[in-house]
Amino acid sequence: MSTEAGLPDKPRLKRSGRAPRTGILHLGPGAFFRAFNAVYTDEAMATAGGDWGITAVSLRSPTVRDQLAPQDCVYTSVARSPDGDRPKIVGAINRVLVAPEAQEAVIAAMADPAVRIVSMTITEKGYCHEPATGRLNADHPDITHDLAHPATPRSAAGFIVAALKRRRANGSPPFTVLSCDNLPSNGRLAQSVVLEFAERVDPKLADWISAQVPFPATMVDRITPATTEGDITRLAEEAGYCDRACVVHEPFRQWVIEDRFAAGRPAWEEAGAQFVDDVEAHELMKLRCLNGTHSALAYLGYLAGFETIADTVADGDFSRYCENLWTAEIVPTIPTPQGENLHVYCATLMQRYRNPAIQHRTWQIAMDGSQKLPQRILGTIRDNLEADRVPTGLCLAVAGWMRYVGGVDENGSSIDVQDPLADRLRAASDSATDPEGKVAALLAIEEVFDPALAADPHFREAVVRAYSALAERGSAASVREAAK
Ligand code: CS2
Repeated sequence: MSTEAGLPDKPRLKRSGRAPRTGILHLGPGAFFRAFNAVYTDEAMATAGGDWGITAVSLRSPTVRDQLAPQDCVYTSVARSPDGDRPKIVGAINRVLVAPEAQEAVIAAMADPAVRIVSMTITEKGYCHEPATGRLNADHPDITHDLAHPATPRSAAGFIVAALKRRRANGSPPFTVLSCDNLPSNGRLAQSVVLEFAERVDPKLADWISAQVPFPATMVDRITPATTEGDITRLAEEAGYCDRACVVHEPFRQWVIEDRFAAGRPAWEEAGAQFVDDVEAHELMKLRCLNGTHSALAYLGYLAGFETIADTVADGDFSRYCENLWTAEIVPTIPTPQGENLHVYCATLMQRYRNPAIQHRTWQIAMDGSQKLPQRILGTIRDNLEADRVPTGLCLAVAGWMRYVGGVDENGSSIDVQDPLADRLRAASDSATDPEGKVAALLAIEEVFDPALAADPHFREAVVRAYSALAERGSAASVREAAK
């Protein structure tokens, strides 16, 4: 048995039995996918059978392949709560390909008729779209590259279109494209970027995709922080083996899916997935109630010196601020999805945030804000303004993001801002010295702010006021004020 550096006497996790045959190809095998999609699929196969093994494809780095391959692609998914850990070994993945090393192998795998679903968790920026409009960003470097070099794509859209082109040429049936990212109408968004890309490759192919390929919408939910070395060591001590691909997450999970598949699907309902007609109502609820407050707490919590979400909401001002956001600004903008009670939903969210065993860093959630803000916060602000309400709490969150992307914290230390637009955001922030000028420069970034919203005087004024308060008194005092 092999051993790991740093964990000398622990054997490495290995598969017992045969790996399942492929039915799904998944793009983006990060921690969330391993804590979520692969677990549902594993449980569905265990209960109802079917060849739904997953070929996972990393679009960027070899890390996940290098962690999974030496352990036959099995790993541990650990549900962590204050009561302790519930580990579960997941065997649904049968191999991992690394796209930049093997574009042709990835396209060939996707073109294999055994693959009936191509699912993805590629994060917001993986869609190469304009967050404010939802359209393909044709100037995105990956898209211009893929249009010029269709045989060696980099983007998810480039791979999907290359594979569908080959299937059409081979007379094979299409696959279903299943977006599992936190984006509004994620099925329609995936469809529109794929079709816009295909249109530029071959309009006939775009027609075929439009007629043949379903893009069901999904709402996905399970809080899954990035795995740490401490998690790996703790699992090794508790379980007696070394698993470098383990994932740690909250016990809660919810998957809501629109039931439109071209060639079947796993019996995910056996694992608790809900198949409903109004997925978009569930998405809106989740994006605005959960992700919206997550981002608000991440920026303001980070600025106030909190390391995790649990630490942030352990502060009474921050938890009251969050509850005020739900009650006064978020819930009034959303319809209640069938089977949900928004009051209960938000109360449960606060319990989930408070889980002290989950170390979800504010810095991690703060990443890629330019891609997240529109659907998490700005749409809610717009709906409030249309109803003649100025949502000052959410405007404080926007100002918190603006302070954060300015790159300097309240002690004068620099912030490691991770965002595809980080340089532009920093330059906009640095282009003025006063709050009005900084806010105006950031509101002018059209990829993030719809010009109509940016021009709204009530919105501008509320953001400038919040920004000034943050600059003068800091985040903790501003949140205390908003929590009253
Ligand atoms: C978080 C989400 O990192 C983030 O931006 O808001 O990943 C969140 O934890 C998940 O959507 C929960 O399902």
